Amino acid sequence: MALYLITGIGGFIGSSLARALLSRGEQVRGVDNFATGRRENIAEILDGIDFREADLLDLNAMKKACAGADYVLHQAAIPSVPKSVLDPLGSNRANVDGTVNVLVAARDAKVKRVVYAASSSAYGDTPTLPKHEGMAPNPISPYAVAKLASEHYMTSFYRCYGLETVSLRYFNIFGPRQDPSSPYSGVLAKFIMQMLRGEQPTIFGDGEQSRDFTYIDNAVEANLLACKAPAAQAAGEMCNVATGRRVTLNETFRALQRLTGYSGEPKYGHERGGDIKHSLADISKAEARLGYKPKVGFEEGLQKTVEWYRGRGA
Ligand code: UD2
Repeated sequence: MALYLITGIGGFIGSSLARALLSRGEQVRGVDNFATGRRENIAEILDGIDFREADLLDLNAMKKACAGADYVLHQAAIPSVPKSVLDPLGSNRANVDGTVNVLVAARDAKVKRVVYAASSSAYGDTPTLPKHEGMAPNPISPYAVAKLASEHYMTSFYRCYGLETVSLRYFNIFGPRQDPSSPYSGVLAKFIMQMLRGEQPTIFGDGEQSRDFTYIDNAVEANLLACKAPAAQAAGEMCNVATGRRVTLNETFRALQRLTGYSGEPKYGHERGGDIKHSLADISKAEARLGYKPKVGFEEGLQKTVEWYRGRGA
């Protein structure tokens, strides 16, 4: 049994990781400041975890949180492209300064490995598809820059201090517990909630932008594999975590119409600043280095997600 520290445990991905680890009999410690995480995401598991309400920017709290931990799954962030465009300083503080604090604390506590929630936004709007890790990054939004900077910090801590790190470039993770209620929420959580309520969703742009939407179970699996993959293959590396398939927002809207029963049409609005047009991953590096294979495809994931929100009374 190992002790895992999850930063951002109140978030959608952090709380999903906590559940998966608990079901495998692992020990879980978590920190969150509830800037974007939610208490209800961990309410049911609170008794089974060592939870500490703390901010990433509090180095002392991060040192205490890392003490005795075997692995750190660093998920805490302010995860939004448009929010970072409005508030680049806030994005940088949480997503870069916060990460460096976690790394310093993890290094000093001699944890075995840090796995980091990096982002596909690092690739930016380069025309080449699919995106592979050998490509030069080309971030557009402050969020993308911050996520990429933190990835470099991960590798730097491996090179300079021997702290093993793995960065997972998440491609639009979705699933149950993703917060649908903020204007900065991920598009699938937002659309599912709106369509179940009979509200008209707005597509920013012409809807022909595409994403490699990835169901949460695949991201959870990638984290668990990243902790255990041999250091010679994984330490200091970054890998795409995705499905290797892309769908447009228009196609996604049609699929959601079928699943939610929403019969209206979407509204089309202005394109969103900082957005990229197409995103699709090459997942061969994660396959080779981590033994990763996506287990749940887009349609199945979408169905499970709609069912979850429906079960919550949307
Ligand atoms: C980026 C990253 C993703 C993750 C995420 C964290 C890319 C390709 N992906 O997601 O991996 O790090 O940031 O926030 O950079 N949209 C609408 N209507 C809405 C909301 C969104 O049309 O009400 C559009 C939006 O303009 C975009 C697409 O849906 O074209 C996806 O937006 P999103 O905010 O769900 O995720 P994205 O791609 O910015």
